Amino acid sequence: TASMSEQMPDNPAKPGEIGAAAYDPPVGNHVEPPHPAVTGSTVSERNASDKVGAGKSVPGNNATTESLDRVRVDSGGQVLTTNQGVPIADNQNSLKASLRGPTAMEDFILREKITHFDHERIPERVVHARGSAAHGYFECYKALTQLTRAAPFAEDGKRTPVFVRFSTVAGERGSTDTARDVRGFAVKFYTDEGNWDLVGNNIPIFFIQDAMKFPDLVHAVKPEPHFAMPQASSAHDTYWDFVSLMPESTHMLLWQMSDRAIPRSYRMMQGFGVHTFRLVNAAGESVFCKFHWTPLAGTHGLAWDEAVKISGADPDFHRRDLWEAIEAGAYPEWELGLQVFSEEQAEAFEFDVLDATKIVPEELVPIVPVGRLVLNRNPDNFFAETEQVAFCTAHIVPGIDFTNDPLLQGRIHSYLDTQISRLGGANFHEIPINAPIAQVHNNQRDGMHRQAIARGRVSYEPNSLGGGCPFQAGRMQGFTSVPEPIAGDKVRGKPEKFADHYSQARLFWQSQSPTEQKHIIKAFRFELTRVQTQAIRQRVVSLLANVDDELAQGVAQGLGFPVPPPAPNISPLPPHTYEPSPGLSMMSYPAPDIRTRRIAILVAPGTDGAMARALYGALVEAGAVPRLVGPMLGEIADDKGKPLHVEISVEAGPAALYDAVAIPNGSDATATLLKDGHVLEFIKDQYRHCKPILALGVASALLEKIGIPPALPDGEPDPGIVGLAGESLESATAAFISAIRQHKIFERETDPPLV
Ligand code: HDD
Repeated sequence: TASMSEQMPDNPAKPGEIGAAAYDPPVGNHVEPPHPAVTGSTVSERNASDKVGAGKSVPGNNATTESLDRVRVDSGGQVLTTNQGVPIADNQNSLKASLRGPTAMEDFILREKITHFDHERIPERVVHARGSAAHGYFECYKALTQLTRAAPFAEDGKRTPVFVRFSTVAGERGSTDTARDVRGFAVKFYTDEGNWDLVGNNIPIFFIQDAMKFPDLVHAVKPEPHFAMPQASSAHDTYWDFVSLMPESTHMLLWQMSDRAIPRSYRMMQGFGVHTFRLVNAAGESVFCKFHWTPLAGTHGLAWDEAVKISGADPDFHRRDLWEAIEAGAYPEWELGLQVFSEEQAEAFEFDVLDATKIVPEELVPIVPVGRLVLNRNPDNFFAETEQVAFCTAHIVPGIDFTNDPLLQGRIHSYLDTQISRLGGANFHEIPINAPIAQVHNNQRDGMHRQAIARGRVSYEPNSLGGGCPFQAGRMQGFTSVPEPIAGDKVRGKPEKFADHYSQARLFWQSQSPTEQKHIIKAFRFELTRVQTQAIRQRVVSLLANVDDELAQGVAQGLGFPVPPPAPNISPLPPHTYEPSPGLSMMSYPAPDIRTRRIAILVAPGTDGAMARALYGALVEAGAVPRLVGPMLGEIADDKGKPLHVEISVEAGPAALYDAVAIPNGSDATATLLKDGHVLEFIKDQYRHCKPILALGVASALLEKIGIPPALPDGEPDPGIVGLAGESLESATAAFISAIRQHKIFERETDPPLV
């Protein structure tokens, strides 16, 4: 059947706008919508973006579906109306005093439309403005009632609906997805006992120890105020000026310069609650807890050169990736792990668990898996859901409690406060995406944009006129804070253990693979080369000199100066030596398969069609997303004269957008590809970004022309360069798939790149 847009080849209503016809506006051109909404899809569906623009999302199975249904609007088959529901006869012309005359003040239809448009924008988030979100659920493996009475952990297998938003921190709302930055990982659990927001990041620590410094940190990293540059980048003077004067940020800087700050996908990053929280059981007993999300798809990053090129080719790279995976039914999934420890254990640690610049190493407290997070439904409307969702660290539920982490304490204030200006008043909790599924009953009243119609004359408590209702829940049902004894002077300051800024930075450095260490050095070199002030560069290296000699030397060498003396170490305590913690390396979380990986199959007229189709089929079978990429869009003839449909051109879909490339055999095709600079650049970038390349038969001439070395720098064969070499297509495809699963062939990497 023809699509709705095919059924509307032109606009027959157009002549009705002109001259005398204006007195009798026609009914607008329209077709009846198909019924029902787009059908569900399967995991093997490859072309997810076919659905983009279909106007209807896949109705995923999620518990927020019903609660949001009351506000979902579908205009299929409906006439256009004003905001008062009045049908609009003519949406093309304003009301004029004669056809060539001025517009009438009484044109309430025009005025309503323009006024609403004039006020369409709201302030963006002061940080984390750029983001994308999805619905899903959290499923608890086993009841955790011994530890916590929090509703999501109340029963074996219990499912709690969630809405999760991922974000960058520094960039504005329209900025690029692949900037080097920390990523937000904010989860709203719609629990039976109210909303719980776990507002975390993809890095388990933070830059600063006290909320007092947050506005300074953000002002330093945001575009510089006099000329509003650079956008979405920490590579500028004010940022490095500030952090170089804040030695407590050293540990975080190492994480930020690692590949974690340029993730391949939101689906391929870990998430962390960062702070130490408390779990509280029904008896009121509490333990400390750290939250960890681990992605099933593995933890993978981009190469910096790749991230920069993606920024140009598709600034929405991560947004599109998340959307398409969910539309295709390849639902992103994470496992929730808890580190649980007692106050006595915490006392004995050489660091303070209230210090957000420190981790609790897994070697001290193991991470215990307790449940899984699945994202299975895209939002219907970006603004209504993703933009208006308000996360708030103050949103906790019975069974969870705060600690005295001074960063967390400040956040408890900030998130509620910021929504009031961003979402226009104190009733933002009534916006459908923010409304809890648990019913709200209290005596808060009025304010801008109030939705609830509270009945009765009573809006105070205690009362007798309302039978005392709503009445306070008491300790057994209601939220109670853990009664923690507090003693000491009221004072502005930090405890001694907070002063060790380097021991854990060293732990992180020593836990990285040699490849990751090289990437960290390169990232410092890049960022500090962009910095204009020599003293700032030197001050950063003087912090690194407290962490590791090789690190400091590597960075200093890249910047062309000798390592300066180490920054003064203010810690009254001796540095602590940790055993390396392998879990801190991204390499510890490989992908189990190649599902959702994007593979380019480079074709041209005369390509071995049987080979291209077999490869395509094998990749789809493995859950990957192959695309036929050619010099031009449209149909071409393969070596047997059969049609191949080029899905995208090398110009519109450059190499950085693909995880790997395959080039089937075919002498005519290879001759064409050899003459195309875009194609050569495409393959060169695939090599430089350490991606697998499958070059079949004569296609290997392309690699020779570009100068791709046949072996690794150490002389061993490159496992990411796969050819036929007398083998079958099946075994070559299998070798290619196994290389894609590895994600990148880092053994190939040199600095500077050979190709
Ligand atoms: Fe924050 C947004 C994560 C420290 C103040 N923060 C925000 C978001 C995330 C984080 C993921 C975006 C939520 C969304 O998707 O809407 N922030 C963190 C983490 C921190 C942290 C993991 C340290 C452990 N933040 C932090 C401090 C303060 C703030 C210390 C202030 C004292 N953060 C905010 C904010 C934002 C925000 C101004 C901006 C938009 C919003 O809250 O809703 O209140």
